[in-house]
Amino acid sequence: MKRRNFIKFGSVLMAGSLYAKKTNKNIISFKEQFSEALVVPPLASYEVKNGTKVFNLNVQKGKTSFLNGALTDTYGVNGSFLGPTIRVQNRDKILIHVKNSLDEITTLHWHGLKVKGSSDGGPHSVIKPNTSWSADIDINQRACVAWYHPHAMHKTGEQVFKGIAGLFIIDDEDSKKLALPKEYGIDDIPLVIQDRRFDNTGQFMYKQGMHDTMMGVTGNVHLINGISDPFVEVEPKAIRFRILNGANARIYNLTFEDGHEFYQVAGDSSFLPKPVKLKNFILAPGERAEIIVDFSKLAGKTLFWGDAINKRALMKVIVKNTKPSPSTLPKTLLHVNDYDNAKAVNKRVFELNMRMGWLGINGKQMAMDRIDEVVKKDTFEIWEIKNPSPRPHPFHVHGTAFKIISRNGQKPLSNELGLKDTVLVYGRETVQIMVVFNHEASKNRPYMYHCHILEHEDAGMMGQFVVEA
Ligand SMILES: [Cu+2]
Repeated sequence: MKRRNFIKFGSVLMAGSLYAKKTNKNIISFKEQFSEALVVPPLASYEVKNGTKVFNLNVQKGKTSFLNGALTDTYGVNGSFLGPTIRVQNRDKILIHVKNSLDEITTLHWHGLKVKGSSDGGPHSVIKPNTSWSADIDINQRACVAWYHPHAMHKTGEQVFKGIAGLFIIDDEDSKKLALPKEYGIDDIPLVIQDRRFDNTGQFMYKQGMHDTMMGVTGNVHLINGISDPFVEVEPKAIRFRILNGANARIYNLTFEDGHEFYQVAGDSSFLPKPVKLKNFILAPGERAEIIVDFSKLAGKTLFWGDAINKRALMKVIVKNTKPSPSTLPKTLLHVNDYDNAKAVNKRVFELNMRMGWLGINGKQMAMDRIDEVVKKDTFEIWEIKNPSPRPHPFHVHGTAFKIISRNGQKPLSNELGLKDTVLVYGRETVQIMVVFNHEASKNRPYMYHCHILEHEDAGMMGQFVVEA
């Protein structure tokens, strides 16, 4: 079956299926596009003990139906694929127990959370099979959508591909005050976007060779919250989508087929200074964006949300034919004033290196027993990320929310003026960011900086650093 392409973009790409070509019997097939309703990840339950919110996560194996005629072996958290959304308030004290019910080691990293190194869940915080690990976190950062995923050395890409990932939403005074849609799953809808490929038995087909390492593993089946090509029904009003690019390697250019405009209100780690009107935006692996779409004039209409790079629809949006509720967006959102270039006391340069069969940073491949940088706590620094390679790399830093200062000496884009933790550095580009770390990380549990194309990370495009008082 051919997948729906964006007609508007003209040239019809054959998003044909690898497995369908290989198999003679063709027992396995795509589900009909837009036949399944979007599922919203449940909110994780917790108990309050001595003023601390205690969450229990179980990383487990499961089987999941993505295709007709096959169940796929998957991993998930408290379920067979993906995990619940952890939702907390700024200033909360939380404790997360993570049980590993897999047959292999794993870790769980809180991507976008400013936590001490010992709770960060990086490659050194290994959880052996049938054991548990606990992270205690004092939430102290601005409202944002973060997420969690495994980060075990050389295993991150495959374990994320199998399905270990979930959202982590932080609320604060600003997010409560701002007049934005906030009813989870109703007018405030999370979208975890991923792509997968399958073999001719309907199992995930992960890394097959050097080409996949260099290009990253992408797939021809696109999932939103674990559902391939879902539909979602919304009321004719303003709807907020909190979007995570949870793909291993695919960069999306997200848009409506008909060019319907929307507003981006938040990036990775904070709101933007003001809503930014867009028709499309680039979202690289690891990045998040919150957008507001006004459907109030579209009662009874159907729209297609998709990817302008791949020219392919990813989700059908059905606007109910009910009474419209028009609304207006706040004119301003959040100005972050505490990142001032003059405060920077140090500059570091990170060169992303890619040559045939080799990936690294500053000429080195990730080594667990080597600390690459020593950083002082609570100190602003300029980090310059140089990408001499022709391919884009999303650069992610643990333990911080940073501000983008410049791209090739020019101002950053208007939708990246908020705080970030991942920045896409295009080929031949140099990006400057301003970082600060408010927690310590020791050599036993250091922080990581790395490319968020997970196959690049696993192949060595990663380094580690400590933060000292
Ligand atoms: Cu990369």
